[in-house]
Amino acid sequence: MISIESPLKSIAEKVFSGKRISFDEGVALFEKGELGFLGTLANFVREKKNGNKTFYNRNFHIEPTNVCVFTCNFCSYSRLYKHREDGWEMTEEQMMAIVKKYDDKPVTEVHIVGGVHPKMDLYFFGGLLKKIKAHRPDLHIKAFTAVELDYMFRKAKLNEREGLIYLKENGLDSLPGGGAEIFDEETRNKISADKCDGNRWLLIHETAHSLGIHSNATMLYGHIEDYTHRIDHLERLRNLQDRTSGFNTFIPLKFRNKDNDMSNVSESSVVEDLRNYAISRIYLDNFNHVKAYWPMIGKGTAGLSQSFGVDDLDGTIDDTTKIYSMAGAEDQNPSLSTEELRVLISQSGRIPVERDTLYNVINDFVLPVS
Ligand code: V47
Ligand code: SF4
Repeated sequence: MISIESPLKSIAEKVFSGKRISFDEGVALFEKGELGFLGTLANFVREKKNGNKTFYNRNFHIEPTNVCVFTCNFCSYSRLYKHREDGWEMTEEQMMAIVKKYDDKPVTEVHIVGGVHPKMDLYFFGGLLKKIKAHRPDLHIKAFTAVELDYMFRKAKLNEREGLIYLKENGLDSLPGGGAEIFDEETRNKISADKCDGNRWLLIHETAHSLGIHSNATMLYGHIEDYTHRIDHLERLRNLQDRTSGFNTFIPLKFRNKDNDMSNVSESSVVEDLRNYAISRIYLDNFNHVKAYWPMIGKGTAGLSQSFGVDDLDGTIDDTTKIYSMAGAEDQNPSLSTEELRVLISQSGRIPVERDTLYNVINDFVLPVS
């Protein structure tokens, strides 16, 4: 018979009886929990919240620019001080042409994020959102990380509330989870010293929630942070979610080391990625969903992750994002048809369910899997 060490045993009892685990217990899971044990607990939570369903959506990305005033050491994407010749800057017409490409397609969401361009300001983006909504009112616009928003608002001399109201009036529906990285001040200063800090990120999301704008949360892990930093990050998110219930989903982002200033830092193993999904699922008891972003981790790990707490695989994406392929992600041309995504989910023994951004079910009929 396998005997479980006592702190882990009492954590397991807490999880199975629906009780919240503490900071120290979260750290203990990272330090001592082996994969099978963590998977059992995380799967229990996942199935309690979402049964056997795995969600996906139909979306596409617009990346307005990869020019960025900031200098995050982990970023393989930004072009300003280095390789400026590879930088791109899209005009409003070019971005509208992308939107129009999907005119006859049943996509439900456009995800807009990019670098922080010194000249693309709040009013430029407000105009873009307005045009997208006028063209296709049913499309949910999930746009701009808190880092992009912080820069736009400061430049426009508006506070976060005024800036968000302006964007909402022009069509903004929700915020993506990027820019959170790792909240711990010392670690954040080592990997992305010049952009907004964790408290500002949290304040922008809290303000968005108070205005009825839902958002996602991410954590960049597997670089120079330690386990206490990961739990500290989850703790701050859990506290905010207790106050607002405004987060839709949590997305762990695995650090990729190709072509950036942290290429000397090795990447986490697949086992560590699965442990991280599982502990995130166990710790964030007030988040309904945990998402694995398949273009980043690859289809194989995305399949496995569904047994470690993940209940969402994001969208069809259609090869419209470059952030991860430039950082060395598994999938260099990320695109999965809806049918391929459903097959990936079904082959993991789960039921594929199409959702919109806010997790309303769009279609949950079961396609035969060949
Ligand atoms: O904040 C940048 C990350 C994020 C690297 O809300 C990297 O649905 C790993 O947040 N290795 C932006 N990660 C993208 C993002 C996102 C993605 C998918 C879905 C959603 C959502 C949000 O990408 C950045 C940063 O944490 N990132 N470089 C890298 N080398
Ligand atoms: Fe800019 Fe974002 Fe890259 Fe940082 S991660 S340099 S903010 S594009």
